[in-house]
Amino acid sequence: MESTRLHVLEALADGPTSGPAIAERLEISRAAVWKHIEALREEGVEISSTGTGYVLESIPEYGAAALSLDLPGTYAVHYADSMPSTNDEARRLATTGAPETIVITDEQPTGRGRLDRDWVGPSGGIYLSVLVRPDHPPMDVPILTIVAGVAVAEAIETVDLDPAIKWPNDVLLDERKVAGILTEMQGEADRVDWVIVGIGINANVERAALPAGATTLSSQRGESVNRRDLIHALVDRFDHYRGAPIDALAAWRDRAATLGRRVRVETPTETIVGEAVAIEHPGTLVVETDQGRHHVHAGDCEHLRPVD
Ligand code: BT5
Repeated sequence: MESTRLHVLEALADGPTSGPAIAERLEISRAAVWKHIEALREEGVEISSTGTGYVLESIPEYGAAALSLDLPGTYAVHYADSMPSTNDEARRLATTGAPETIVITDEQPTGRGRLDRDWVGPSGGIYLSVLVRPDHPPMDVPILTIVAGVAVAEAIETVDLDPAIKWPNDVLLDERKVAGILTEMQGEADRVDWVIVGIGINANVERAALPAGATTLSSQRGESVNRRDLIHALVDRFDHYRGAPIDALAAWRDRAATLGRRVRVETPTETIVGEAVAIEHPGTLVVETDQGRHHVHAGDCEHLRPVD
């Protein structure tokens, strides 16, 4: 959201306040204040005009205003009602030198999963990409997938659901996928230029609109969730765990659906079958097989039935 408009919204949130008072506070003209107020109203922000000035009545559950106001951290917000892929839009912003930004949409007709798979994105979900410019080396970037998984899980816990995390990037409710994460990066051998952590959460979406094996927050709760609150919780947790990777791994272990399970992991070069026994920094899965321990950095993981 454009920064002056956000400042007008913040002034309204501190209100009631008058047009001239906002103009003075922001050092802009009264006409400019009026223009921003009209634009906010068009976005669905309810602002009434009373004898004492403007009163902020309500903000919508989703959209640029809803997400920008009181967003934790220092991220810019880039919102549109529909986008082909928030990861692609974040990449475009990254290459133009944008600062750390959250790109977000309500509907994503051509979202991407890993390995060129599709991510189904009907209206009502949460589709967001966090563009970050970390100062750690490229080999540590997978920790951001762990951080995101934990942030999503803890955000979902705020609506009284009990998620589990499947290595490396799925968040599950009752063994069904409710969220997925796609992390992409650009950098050199020793330096990260940017990382984009794409997060899709099936929030207020019909289960029938999704692939088999998927679930949604609204179907699990029997009522819709407030996406604004959920995203603010998610960003707060993401920001916290980014700076505390050891804590992120511990929080991941607490919710791990994969540890202690028999798994089949497909890596780019081999298939490993064994018991998932540990996760290590920066997100490496340790699998115990008949041939010994394997440290798996990336791959697709399937949970298998235990052998009797
Ligand atoms: C993922 O891939 O789980 C990563 C998904 C990342 C989506 C976000 S949304 C915002 C950002 N912008 C993007 O364009 N992408 C990111 P993967 O592990 O490869 O899982 C993909 C598989 O999950 C598909 O092949 C389907 O089987 C299944 N799937 C597709 N859409 C789903 C959905 N909405 N819910 C649950 N499962 C789904």
